[in-house]
Amino acid sequence: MNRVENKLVLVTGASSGIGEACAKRFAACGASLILVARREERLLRLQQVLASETDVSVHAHRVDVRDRESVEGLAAQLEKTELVPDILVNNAGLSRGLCKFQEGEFVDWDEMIDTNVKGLLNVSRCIVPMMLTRNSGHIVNVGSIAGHVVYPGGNVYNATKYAVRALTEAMNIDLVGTNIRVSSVDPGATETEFSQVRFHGDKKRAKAVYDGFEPLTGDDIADAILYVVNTPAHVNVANLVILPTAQRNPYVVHVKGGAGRKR
Ligand code: NDP
Ligand code: 8X3
Repeated sequence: MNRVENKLVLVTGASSGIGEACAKRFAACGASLILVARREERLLRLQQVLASETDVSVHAHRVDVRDRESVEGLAAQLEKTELVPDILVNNAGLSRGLCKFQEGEFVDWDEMIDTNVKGLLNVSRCIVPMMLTRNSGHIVNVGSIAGHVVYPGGNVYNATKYAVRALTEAMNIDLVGTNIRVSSVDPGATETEFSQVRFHGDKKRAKAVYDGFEPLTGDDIADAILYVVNTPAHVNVANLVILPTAQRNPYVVHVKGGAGRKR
């Protein structure tokens, strides 16, 4: 059964990877979209592709989720035009660097905390009241296996994803008695632009992260998110952890040739 047809879905971080895959999956199911990211040209390209392949309406907004005023501006615009999202996918996020805590760069830490934690808070704080006025909605936070198990060099990224897990739980508790559901989908290694961003554009190092095993794809995660939001209204999947078969936790990965996973 398709319960997302004719729904309005807001996806943050829709210009790449998991967010872009979500946009394509939701559009194929007949859901309209509000796409958010900083790289507007990519959003516009995706909007064009979806317009040529589907009948759904697609709105693209260049918004930096770290910029509270910009997020508030988007929410005000949506409210004014009566575009209240039925589903919010809090996906925008990133990792910067992979080194010992004592060698970490403040600038990387700020970017991760501001995006993964404060960005998710900014968007949720603006959209949830709109959902509350209708007493319906579903929020899906994209967490990570990194929010369940800490790995060497993951320190601050791990902390941000532990925070996402705590916030999913907190939102669920605070929204008890309403029809608004909150879920988190927590992936393991997924080949997107994630590692390129983590390693500040070093494509060779990023590629090596996925050497010797089959990682997940953005489509795998989009399928999981679709499953979560397509459940009946009385069902709330609180947390869904999804890993490649070759990966059993962040650092237990079966790599062909046995060289070990290079992060
Ligand atoms: P990508 O780098 O491919 O995509 C990240 C997306 O987030 C981009 O669309 C980017 O858009 C957007 N984004 C980043 N910063 C901001 C910002 N300040 N404001 C708005 N949008 C922003 O990586 P993934 O698709 O893999 O990452 C998506 C989510 O999945 C993240 O939260 C990540 O932590 C999580 N995740 C990823 C895993 C993986 O192995 N890939 C595993 C577990 C979780 P733009 O740059 O245009 O703003
Ligand atoms: C991304 C997955 O294990 O590289 O959140 O941190 S991992």
